[in-house]
Amino acid sequence: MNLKQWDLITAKYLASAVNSAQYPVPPMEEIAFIGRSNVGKSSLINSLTRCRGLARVSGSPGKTQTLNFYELCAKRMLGEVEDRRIFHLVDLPGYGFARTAKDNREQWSAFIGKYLENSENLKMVCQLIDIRHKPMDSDIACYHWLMDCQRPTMVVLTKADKLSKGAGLAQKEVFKREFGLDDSRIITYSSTAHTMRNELITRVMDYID
Ligand SMILES: Nc1nc2c(ncn2[C@@H]2O[C@H](COP(=O)(O)OP(=O)(O)O)[C@@H](O)[C@H]2O)c(=O)[nH]1
Ligand SMILES: [Mg+2]
Repeated sequence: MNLKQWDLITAKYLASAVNSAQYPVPPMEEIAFIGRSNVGKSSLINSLTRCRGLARVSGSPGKTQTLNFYELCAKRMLGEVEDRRIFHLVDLPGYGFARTAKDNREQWSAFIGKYLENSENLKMVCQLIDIRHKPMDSDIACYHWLMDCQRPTMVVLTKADKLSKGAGLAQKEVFKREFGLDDSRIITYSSTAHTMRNELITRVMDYID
């Protein structure tokens, strides 16, 4: 067992916000999750925190229209000394939901855009993409938006259990090429098998200090 490995030991829901006045206080360092509706964001949050009911997993996409804040506690051992960090995970509304009305979409981007452009606490963003799909216009637009906002971003390819190992690796190469990523900026994940859990926690914690 690697004692220096971070683990997430507690997680709780804090608040939902549709404007900055509703952000939780005191502010803390944040990581945010973003992706198309139904990509597996809630499932990933539940897998990482090992809290099955923390984020609501839904069969019908497009329900979450608020920023949802969770408070996470990470722990590691440095020799005999326990090292802990408390930070916020922010679950952003899903994008690219075709049945959303046009003015709804515009409202979505203004709201999310304001957060991504202005948050002083946001340390990194995980952009989730279903490993089975080709890169879609909305995914590419979102990634470039994050680059324009100068947000450190990692692509998480979700539902890795749905493909064979070989097919999954091939898809990872497609996304690396399309987005211009090296291996440190992309990871495959399965929320049913919890594969890469320690690896993703380690990478996220590199941005929290
Ligand atoms: N097989 C598999 N299914 C998943 C995985 N992650 C999510 N799902 C399923 O995908 C659907 C959408 O998941 P959800 O977490 O609600 O997506 P969200 O809309 O992005 O929050 C649900 O039916 C989940 O059970 C995964 O890693 N593997
Ligand atoms: Mg969700």
